Parts: sequence; C-alpha cells; structure tokens
Amino acid sequence: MKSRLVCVSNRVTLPRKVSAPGGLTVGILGALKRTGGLWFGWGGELTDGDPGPAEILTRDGIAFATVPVQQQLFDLYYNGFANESLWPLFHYMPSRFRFRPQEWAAYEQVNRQFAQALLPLLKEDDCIWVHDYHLIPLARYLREMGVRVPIGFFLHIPFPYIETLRVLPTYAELMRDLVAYDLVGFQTDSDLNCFLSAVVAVFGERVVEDHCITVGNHSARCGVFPIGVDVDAIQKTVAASQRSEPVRRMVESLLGRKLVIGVDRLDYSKGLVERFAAYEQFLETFPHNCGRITYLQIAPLSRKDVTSYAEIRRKLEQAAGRTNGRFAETDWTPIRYLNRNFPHDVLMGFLRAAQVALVTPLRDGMNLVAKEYLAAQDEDDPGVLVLSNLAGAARELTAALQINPYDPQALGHALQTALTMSLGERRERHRQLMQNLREHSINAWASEFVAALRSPISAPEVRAAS
Ligand code: GDG
Repeated sequence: MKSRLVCVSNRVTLPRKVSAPGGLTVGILGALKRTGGLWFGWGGELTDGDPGPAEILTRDGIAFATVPVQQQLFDLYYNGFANESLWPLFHYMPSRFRFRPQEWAAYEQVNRQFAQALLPLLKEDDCIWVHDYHLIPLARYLREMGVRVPIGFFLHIPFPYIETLRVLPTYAELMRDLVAYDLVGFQTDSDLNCFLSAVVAVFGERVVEDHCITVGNHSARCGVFPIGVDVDAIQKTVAASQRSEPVRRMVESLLGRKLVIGVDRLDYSKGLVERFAAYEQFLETFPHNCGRITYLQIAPLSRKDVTSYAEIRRKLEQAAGRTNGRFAETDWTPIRYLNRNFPHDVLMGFLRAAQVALVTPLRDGMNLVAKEYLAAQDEDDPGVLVLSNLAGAARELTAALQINPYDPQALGHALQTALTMSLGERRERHRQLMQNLREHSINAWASEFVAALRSPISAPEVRAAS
C-alpha cells in the first residue's frame, strides 16, 4: 500500500466554506482528490493562548486538520514577513520589500508551532508535501523533532536570482531551511536556475551535482514541476454552467458586444493598475472599439490588512472611475470592475463567454487563470489569450499573444490583434495551447512531484533545468 500523502499549507480551505480563492488551494485540492490523505494548516481562527492540538474533519477521503494561529504572531508572520518581505522580493519588487527582525522571528515561531501540532498526526510511512513561502522552515523543525519520513517543498511563486534574494538579511537561513527538504520543486526552469544560483552563493559550487544538493550529511533534490489544470473537469463544468442563470444574465447584458475578461486576486503582482491604464490608452488609440467591447475585471480582495493592497485598491477604483467617466455612454460602460468572489463554475462560464482574456501579471509563479481560460474555450470558436511574458505560464504557452505588461502600447496592440484575429489563426493557436495544457496537467504536477518525493535519491522523474 502506498504511503499517505500529507499536504501542509499556511491556509486550509475547509469543504463548503466560502473563503478567498487562490491557486494554491486549487492545486492542493487537485492533488488530494486523487489520492486522499491529510491536509494540515491554519483554519482561519486566531487565539490568544496556546494554539493547542489540531481539529480534524474528514470529507470524501481527505482529513482536514486545522490549527489556530496566535493573535500576536499572525500579523507579524503572515502580513509581515510572508507578505511584506518574501512576497514582494520573490516577485522581483524590492521597492515594496521591508524587513523587520520581529516579523522574521514570528515567522520562525509559527513554523515551529505548526511542526509541533503536525507531529502527533504523523504516521510512520507518511510522505509530507509542504506548500509555499509561508512554511519554508517547517522541514527543519520537523527534523529536529525526530521526523524521518520524506518531506518535499513546492514553491508556487517565483524564486528570485541571488542578487535580488540577497536583499533579505536572513536569506542564508532561508537557504539552509530549503536544503533541509528531501525535494524542492519549482514552477519553471528559470526559478530552479535562480535557486541553484543561491545554493552556490551560500554553500559553494561543490555541493551541487545533478540537481542534488549535499550539505553536511543531508542531500536534497530539486526539480521543475509546472502546475496545470484539469482540462476535462473544466470543460464539463463549462458545459453545465453556460446554462446557469448568472452566466446567461451576464452574457445577455452584453447585448452582443465582445467580452474582454480579467480574473485576478487583487494583488499588485497581477499588474492590474498597469492593465487599467493600458485599457484607457487602448480606447484612445482604437476609438472604434468604444461601445463595441466590454471589459469585465473580477478582482476578489486578498490580504486586506497589508497596506500596499489597500493602496492598489484605491488606485484601481480611481482608474476604473476615470475610464468609465471619460468613455461611457448612457447605454455602455467600458469597464465592469468587481471586487467579488464567484463560485468556480460561474467563473468558468464567464471565461468561456469571453473573446479575449487579459492575463498580464508583472510577475507570476505560473498563473492558473491563463490555463483555465484556454481550457474553458470552445475549440471551434476559441477566444484569444493575451499573456504577460513575465508569468511562469508564458514559458509553456508560447502560442498566446505575449506582451510585456509594463508596456501599455504593446498591451493595447495585442488586445486589438486579439479582437480582430481570424477564426483560422485563433483555432491554430488554441490547438497548440491545448497540447501544452494536456502535457502539464494538474494530475501530472501532483503525481510527478509525489513520485519523485517517494522515490530514492537520483530519481529520474526530477526534471533538469535547461
Ligand atoms: C499562486 C501563484 C500559481 C480567482 N478568482 C476567483 C477564483 N479564482 C481562482 C482562479 C485560479 C486561482 O483562483 C488563482 O490562481 P493563480 O495561479 O491565477 O494565482 P495565485 O492565487 O496568485 O496563485 C501562481 C498558483 O499559486 C498555483 O501554483 O499559478 O503563480 O501566485 O484557479 O480561478 N475562484 C473562485 N472565485 C473567484 O472569484 N471560485
């Protein structure tokens, strides 16, 4: 019998609970639905006292084990170190980076508490898969507590080149913690190469051989495992949701106009401010589109307590208001801007209805929305993906219209090209893109990572960086 898969992430999304959407949740659920297992992490509660043991709820073969986080640590650990130090730096935005020693200390402390609460739930033949930047030190604490089962780590966001990483005063400690895993996985070759640049800077060249890093008497492997989507599941969802009331109402409200869509967590890394500015410029440059297209931007709020997120929200409200004020007619609004969550099936129905998707992050580990959009299209009459060349997804999705998200003119021209592209070209591009999607599915991502984690050292499954 195969060992049990234990996924660990900062946040656990409990079944049937409405919570902030995100790529990590989509990925972990995708992995656990196949194999069953345990998902451990923060359940969303804060406590004044000791976090205590995990609460467990089992549904459809998955045990959801949640712990609270101490009130006095949460802000420092989550809003502070994770989202004001690591997130901006790993997305190559050092100007948004800040470092506070007490936040780093809280980050370590929460990781230690997670390890303590996870420890009693572990079985001898488990295989632990830790997700994302909130939990980099977890393996070290588990090892110190005597855990000997394989522990892997997957980074959902980009890994920066050493010269950017060096901005972080505790970068060497983070590197020490990363090589304490048995397997470290990245979204793209470029992230893996950047990681290796940091390994060499911290431990010297001699520790790396064939994507195996040996420090002291421990060896960690590293590899590329691009996350993907479940194409068949999305197509099934779309088929049903097209007839649903919210999707029909939205489509009817377009009155035959073409739909341009964007779906992003409200986050500065997603390039929304730049996208809104580019759209305004696009309407100036190509005025015949006024009254003929509608841009629907869905941007659910995330990390509301982080200052820079409140600031970008203000900027977007102003930009949407300005564009609508300048260009709207009594019977037409150029931008529909919503800070709401939608159920997954409705969202897929909206994606299907759009002739163009704008996925223009300033930096992104992968970007699942780009892949979901493609999977949701009608292959006989597909829409066009305008994709940032700074998203991890751009490495695979070479048949998308790729642009630099900082260049408003390039974005505007790509949008115009997308809106006027011939059916033949749309079909051909979509055909190629679907091949990429099927090659790097969510199942391949999870099964390749877990197989590599379970297999002994020098596993052939670990793909090399080019
Ligand atoms: C991180 C990395 C990497 C969005 N709005 C709603 C909603 N969503 C869903 C999307 C998609 C997911 O959330 C977002 O995933 P992304 O990949 O686009 O972005 P992040 O949240 O930043 O994810 C990213 C990912 O992890 C996976 O490794 O690709 O680079 O940053 O699935 O559809 N879902 C629902 N309602 C919404 O309003 N139900």
